Amino acid sequence: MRKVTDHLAKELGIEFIYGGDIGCYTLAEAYPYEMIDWVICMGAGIGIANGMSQIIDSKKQKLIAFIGDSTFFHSGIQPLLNAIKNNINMTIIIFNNDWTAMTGHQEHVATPREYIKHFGIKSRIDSKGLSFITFLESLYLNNLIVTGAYNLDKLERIFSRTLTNDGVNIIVIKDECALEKKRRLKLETRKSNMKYNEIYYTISDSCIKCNECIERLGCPAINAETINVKINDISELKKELRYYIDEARCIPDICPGICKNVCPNNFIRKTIINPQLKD
Ligand SMILES: Cc1ncc(C[n+]2csc(CCOP(=O)(O)OP(=O)(O)O)c2C)c(N)n1
Repeated sequence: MRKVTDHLAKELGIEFIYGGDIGCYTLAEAYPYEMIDWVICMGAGIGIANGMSQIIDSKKQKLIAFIGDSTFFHSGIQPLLNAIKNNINMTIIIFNNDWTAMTGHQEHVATPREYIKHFGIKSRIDSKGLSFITFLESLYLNNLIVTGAYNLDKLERIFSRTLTNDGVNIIVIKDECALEKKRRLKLETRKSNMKYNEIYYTISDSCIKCNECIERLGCPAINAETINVKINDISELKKELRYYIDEARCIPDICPGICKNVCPNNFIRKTIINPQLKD
């Protein structure tokens, strides 16, 4: 999205205004995204965007409001209905990760019931819940797009097409929170006694440090550190920047390795270790 908004700002002189909300996506406030202009309380992303729409120059300024699915059910529905009623020009990005991730992965009304059966809390499993997408579809919106989180080219195309559209545009980014999915799959794997391939992503020493992976992807597993490198036999040292993928943060069993596609020079490698062969 940052790539698209930077481009539209440069080519068409549009200023994008970003309404933030409370959830993991509040981190979009920080480098490298820096895409949040306010964070007040749950629901205030769409809520304040409603008010902003009354005072901005709608030709040159465009509103984008972010919200997570849990926050949406808590206090995002009302400002959305207000935006629909008044046909306000704004794009709402809903992160449908199926959980209330930031506060510790509590379930919400649209968390798939089969995900929470491991918790063993019978009353909650038996509660009916609802389908998030069916709920949104019932609003008969003119522009509702549902997409996954891992296809960057597709996301770029959707943002390019949508962010300057008039009226209420909703883009739902639908993929389960990677941390919870990893935990859930681990539990299931342990029960079934199955062994999976181990996957690692690494950055080659030939990396030219163009910064595309850090600036454009912002994946928390990709880091840069200063290391001492020997420059000749008499152990003279010089400082050098090294880019690396932190194994503890990388989630290769969930993420399809989008960093590999982001690197313009093919310096990110995927290695697969088959547990059968390892034994
Ligand atoms: C009134 C209020 N109640 C509870 C909280 C605690 N809280 C912080 S973020 C959050 C919800 C996060 O869930 P979601 O919006 O789905 O985003 P995620 O963290 O899953 O990305 C909650 C309940 C709060 N900030 N304000």
